[in-house]
Amino acid sequence: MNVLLIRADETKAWRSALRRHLPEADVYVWGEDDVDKADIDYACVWKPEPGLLATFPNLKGIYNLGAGVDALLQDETLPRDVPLVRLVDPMLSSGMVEYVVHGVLHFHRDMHFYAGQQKAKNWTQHLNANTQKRGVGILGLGELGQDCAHALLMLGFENIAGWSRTEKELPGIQSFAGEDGLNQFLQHSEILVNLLPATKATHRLLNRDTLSKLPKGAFVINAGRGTTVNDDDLIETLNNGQVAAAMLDVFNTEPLPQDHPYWSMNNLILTPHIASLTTPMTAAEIITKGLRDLEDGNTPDNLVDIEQGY
Ligand code: NDP
Ligand code: OXD
Repeated sequence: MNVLLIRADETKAWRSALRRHLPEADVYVWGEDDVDKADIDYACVWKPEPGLLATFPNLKGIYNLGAGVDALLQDETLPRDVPLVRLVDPMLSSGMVEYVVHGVLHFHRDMHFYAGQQKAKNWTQHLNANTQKRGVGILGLGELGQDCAHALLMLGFENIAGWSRTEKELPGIQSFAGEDGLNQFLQHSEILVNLLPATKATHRLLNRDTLSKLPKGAFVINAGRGTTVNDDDLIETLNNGQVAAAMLDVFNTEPLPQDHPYWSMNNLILTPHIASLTTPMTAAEIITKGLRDLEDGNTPDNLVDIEQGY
């Protein structure tokens, strides 16, 4: 089998990880090796140039080297009859759990207030909020959302709700689904975590209307995708106190433009899309299984539903 890696960074580590886990394959790196496009069976990709994948005439599968496939599906020339598989990796989940737990605890334990107080040399104690009662809401109860919810449960957060397209039965977690469940879910969410994929249906879901349904002074953590947020509306709610503070890892434009108002807002914590990064060694082992499934004619795990967009 001929496997082509297409990504802009860490190609050395990816090449060696894929070779190690897939010794039966010839592994090529786009931009580094001479490649006859007709020979390529499988492409392992992260944000390939739009139009490129359509130029490989014999592709049998595309493996996305991350969880979110939005960048790929934006490419109108993407060959939609070729199976597209996305990465689900316990290591990716544990990175996200760390990021989300960090953010939830940061806001839950008033660290955003204490940071301001420190600057003003202000010694004021605030009573701790009740962990069991704190309303945490997770938009997206998929692979990452569920792992984050379980980690928070283990820390004593007993008032966790999740929102997804289909209702879930998860012990200890209230499940809301669809448009009907959204209002109730938002009213519950003192700390709102977004882990939704970027799709047509989730585009600008967090806007003036939905943000105003959160309890006054809520906190927002966005580690899903920037397109879910209407930036102007979030800024407005951050300025009027409807949202007390937010932690943002993903943005409508990445890198975040130098002149973006987010950079200078005191009630924001910004990170450069690092909530969880794919690690070649663990991911390569999982990808290998998917490629072998495709090669053997079996349906691989985590096949993307192109219609739904995730
Ligand atoms: P999954 O596909 O496992 O989960 C997606 C969840 O979103 C599911 O629960 C799904 O509902 C729900 N959902 C999708 N569309 C809707 C909708 N219209 N209405 C309500 N719920 C919806 O994805 P993962 O958990 O693996 O990843 C989630 C996202 O996290 C990725 O798509 C990516 O954008 C982002 N990500 C960000 C990273 C970072 O570093 N910042 C790293 C990795 C991922 P249902 O269960 O009913 O299908
Ligand atoms: C991903 C990401 O989707 O890194 O995996 O954002």
